[in-house]
Amino acid sequence: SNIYQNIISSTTKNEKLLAVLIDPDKMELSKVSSFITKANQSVATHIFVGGSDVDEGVTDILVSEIKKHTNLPVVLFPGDVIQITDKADSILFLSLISGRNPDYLISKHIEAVPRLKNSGLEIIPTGYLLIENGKVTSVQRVSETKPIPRNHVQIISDTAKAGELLGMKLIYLEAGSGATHPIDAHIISKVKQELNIPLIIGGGIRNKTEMEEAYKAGADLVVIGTAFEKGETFFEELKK
Ligand code: 1GP
Repeated sequence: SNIYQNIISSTTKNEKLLAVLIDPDKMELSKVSSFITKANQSVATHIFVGGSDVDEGVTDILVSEIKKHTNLPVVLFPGDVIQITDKADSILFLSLISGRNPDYLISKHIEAVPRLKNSGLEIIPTGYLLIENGKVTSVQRVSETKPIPRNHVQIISDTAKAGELLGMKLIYLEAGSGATHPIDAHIISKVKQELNIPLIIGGGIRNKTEMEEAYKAGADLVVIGTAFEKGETFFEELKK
């Protein structure tokens, strides 16, 4: 597998990446074909699959269906261990380093090992930081962690750097799905300046302008979920 290497080479060439996030709890199987067809015709480069409240087995069936319709890499972005399926290509092996809940720093990872070894999934260790955005998001509720306040830019940047120094391969700054405000441009640029690994930005990005602002500030890969769920016409604006 070479999904991470492809992210690195795009980053080196300053080519921007876009992941369409599909929440298995919200996507109906019968709609996958038309949704993915639109994603294929857009500038999207990755399909991410994951959510906060997903029942066992649902992700497996969903990913199998997605794979029938696309050649884009399908990357798990799991809210829990039961969302791991070997039908995907890769997994962001997330450590919620903004928080202080040991479950999301090591316990879930141990629990995941039997599902990961021999799965064939490309495992990408990812430092995941939840940044406060003005409302309580699902990540905060499920993980029972506090987000880092948005004005604590130095702490955000040092936390991201600590993730890199621990050997994590990607840093993901998360405002939370449906966030009122996406991650601020000045937070993105500060973190980007400090990092030598690719930077993912997600949460609350609802249109092309906000997406481009994130890229301009230094995002290498932007993740968008809600804006595609709400209206697939958003794909029209993002045609290749
Ligand atoms: C959530 O970062 C992702 O984990 C995407 O958020 O649904 O707000 O696009 P949205």
